[in-house]
Amino acid sequence: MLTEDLKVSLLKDLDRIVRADAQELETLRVAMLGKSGSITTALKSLGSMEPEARKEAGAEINRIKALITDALTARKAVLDEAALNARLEAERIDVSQPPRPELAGAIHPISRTMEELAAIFGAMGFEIKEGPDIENDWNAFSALNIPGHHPARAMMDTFYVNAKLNERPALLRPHTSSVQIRTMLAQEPPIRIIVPGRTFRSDHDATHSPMFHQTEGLVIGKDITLGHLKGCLIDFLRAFFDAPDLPVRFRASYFPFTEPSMEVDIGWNRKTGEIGKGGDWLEILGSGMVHPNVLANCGIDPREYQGFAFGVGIERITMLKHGIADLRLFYESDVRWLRHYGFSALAPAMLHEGF
Ligand code: 2NM
Repeated sequence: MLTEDLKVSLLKDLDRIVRADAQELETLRVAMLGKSGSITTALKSLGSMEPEARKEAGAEINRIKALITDALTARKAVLDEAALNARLEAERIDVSQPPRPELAGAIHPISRTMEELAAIFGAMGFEIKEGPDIENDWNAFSALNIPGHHPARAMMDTFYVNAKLNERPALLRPHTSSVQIRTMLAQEPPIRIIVPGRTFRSDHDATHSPMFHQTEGLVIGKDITLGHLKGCLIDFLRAFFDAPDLPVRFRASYFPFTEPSMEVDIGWNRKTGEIGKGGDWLEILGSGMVHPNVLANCGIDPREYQGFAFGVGIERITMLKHGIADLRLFYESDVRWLRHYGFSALAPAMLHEGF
């Protein structure tokens, strides 16, 4: 039989367990359940009891023992978790880095213009297509109705590569039209694409770089007219230059791959460089209705389908929009220049107001 004293002391211990720290908890465990702990001793004392009394006292001691063991286990779990949390907090490593403005990059104006074209033409339902920088002379010239004697093919303009591509002379593409050719060969009309990319011509001065960028566009369908060409390009130019009343003029011209062909001019002030007013005209892009020979070369029946195409120089329209005077600065990788003309990566290109 447990003495009342022992019971009272164990209940007190129970109360201490719930508040104990790790060290005290261990002391209490040893004091109760250790070799000469109070519960162990009480269990040992059962041996000298009468069978009747032993049965009753045994049950009681074991009930109390279970109570104490549960309390010790529960408290230990709480303390272990608190210790782990404290350690996790103390050993925490901040893997993020605070922004460092002095190291922040900027979007290059060329990339920004390409993003803007993607946003503007994307809203008109155009897809973006890309193709290889190294082409063969069929995709780059023959398919485009550019004959073998055309000056664009001459060594002075085109960089030829000393290799063959599909058994034809390889070259660095002088325009992105080869991607239009690849697209027309690969898919059925209707087609509505823009093709941004790098282009190469053997030319180098303040307004020409041997590597530059173009975006060309192509629309092919059954009922595409010159009216669509005009509406599309007027909308594009007004959106890009953020000038809803921008004067736009279409002037007859010649390209081998379009018929009729037109240069497109916008109104500006020659003296101040201001776009949109001033009474002077500035040539900005080339365009036209795709030549029937080009469609036929790509397996599209010109009696069934027609369309328009255009090409625009990315550097040129970027210089005009942002007042950049020398083309060569685009390629010098001067971070001071980039910081001045570059764009935040956090401010994505969007359609201009009113478009
Ligand atoms: C320009 C001007 C006019 C043009 C034509 C084609 C194709 F592949 F459809 F024939 N692509 N791009 C084109 C037409 C390009 O750049 C000044």
